[in-house]
Amino acid sequence: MEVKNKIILALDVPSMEKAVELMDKVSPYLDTVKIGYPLVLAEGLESVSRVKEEYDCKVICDFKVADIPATNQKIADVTFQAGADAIIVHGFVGADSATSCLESANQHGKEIFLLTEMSHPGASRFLQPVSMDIASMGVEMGITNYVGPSTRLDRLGKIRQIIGKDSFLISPGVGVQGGNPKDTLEFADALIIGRSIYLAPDPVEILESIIDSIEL
Ligand code: NUP
Repeated sequence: MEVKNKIILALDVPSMEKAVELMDKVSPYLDTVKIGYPLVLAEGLESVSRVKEEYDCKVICDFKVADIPATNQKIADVTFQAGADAIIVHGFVGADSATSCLESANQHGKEIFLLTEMSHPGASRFLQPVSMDIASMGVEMGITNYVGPSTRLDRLGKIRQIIGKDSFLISPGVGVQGGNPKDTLEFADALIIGRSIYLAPDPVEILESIIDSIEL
């Protein structure tokens, strides 16, 4: 996946009205948006197609799919039918669950991202002990897109080693969670950024400053 300016906007705003207000300002700088439960539970899956159509961008649905294979497949199918270009899938549930999402993606000509280790502090207890195994499982499955934390760059570097230089790695945790944009891009192909942009008094100004900082 190509990501303009290496920034994926996490569109975790509570309404379509807020989404439009923000996208009207920042869309010239972006071509990839991540939509998760906050917007979809408020406005429905239609928000995915609306954002795609109105802003001509790619949408990654962050549904952290983590169910049995049969249910995962239904979730992935309906997400792709709504127009999503990719879906984020948890790895800890195992290869069969992730495979059902991958098969759905292949059928629809779409993509999945495998979530390895999460970026928040709580991930250290249950996810960290298995996150490198999750990355290895993804490689065995032939998955080429991954999500890993910008808040623990040593771990992000290890994930990159496991998935190889040709895999596509996107990284949340920049800004409010403490990650540094430029340092993260030593290992990741693109950053996922939410609150630093949508909570800023001037989202365009902050976006421009992040873009400048990663181009230096
Ligand atoms: O490990 C993860 N950490 C994380 O923050 C996996 C994620 N998908 N996210 C998501 O990235 C999180 O749900 C939010 O949508 C975005 C980060 O937002 P922010 O911390 O920049 O506001």
